[in-house]
Amino acid sequence: MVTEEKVTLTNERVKVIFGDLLDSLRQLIIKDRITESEYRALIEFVSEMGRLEYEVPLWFDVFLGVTVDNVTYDHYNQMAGTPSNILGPFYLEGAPVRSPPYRLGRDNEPGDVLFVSGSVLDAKTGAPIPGALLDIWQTSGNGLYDHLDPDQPDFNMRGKFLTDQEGRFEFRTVIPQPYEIPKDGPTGRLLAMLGHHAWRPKHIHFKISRDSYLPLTTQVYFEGDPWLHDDLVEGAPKPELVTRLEKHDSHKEIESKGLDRPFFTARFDFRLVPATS
Ligand code: MBD
Ligand code: FE
Repeated sequence: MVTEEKVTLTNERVKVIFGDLLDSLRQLIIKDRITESEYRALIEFVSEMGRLEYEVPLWFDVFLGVTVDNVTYDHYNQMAGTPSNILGPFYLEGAPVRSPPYRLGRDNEPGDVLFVSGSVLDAKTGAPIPGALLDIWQTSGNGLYDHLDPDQPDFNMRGKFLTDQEGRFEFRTVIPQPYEIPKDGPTGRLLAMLGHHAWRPKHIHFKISRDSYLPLTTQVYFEGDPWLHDDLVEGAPKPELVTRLEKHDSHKEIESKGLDRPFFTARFDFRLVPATS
């Protein structure tokens, strides 16, 4: 006779984490004397976030992303790899694989032309890594991510590039602009209530991968940005992730790039940690 055994499918992690979450929230309710009407307002706030496409990931990444990133990449960051940084709410799967010479944006993309170059290196040996895949996304010169801007084509400011035989990459883009999160959504209104601005310094997102290396997700920032030391996402712009924009305005340089106006360059080298470390 087959007896049906009662199986309780409990995931030990969920059990622990959810228990701790409830503990923390109940303590909070008691400590701050949260009343029924405040509690209902919170439920409405969360419901409204859920009705809007990007608000939930936005809220989580703004307030909790950096802490999760630091826990996740603790090991990586200790192996002298390039510091990780949060993925953020605006990554899209399926960006097109571009062919060299690599470029993001339209022919007449508004903004200052920027050439970003650098190498992808082994964090242990310093050896260049050919064939590393860089998956890149950023705001356009108008400060908007393409998928939230009806004026930009799909994947306008996104693309996948490979490093060459010497482990180097270069791509043409425009200088991204600081990003202000939507002010009329729940997260934006919460920030207003807190008396906090809603700006992130300009940045370019990178996901970098290569067989036999641990994948790296990070962001690169630029010196002199007004929000660099006052990022809405507290602690995101780690000093090692900041590079410099160099302006090139001589006729010779402008001509050599086939341009008709000054352009900028920025350099950044990425160090990937071998998967075996
Ligand atoms: C962004 O562009 C971003 O990168 C993060 C982490 C949060 C909000 C907006
Ligand atoms: Fe971003």
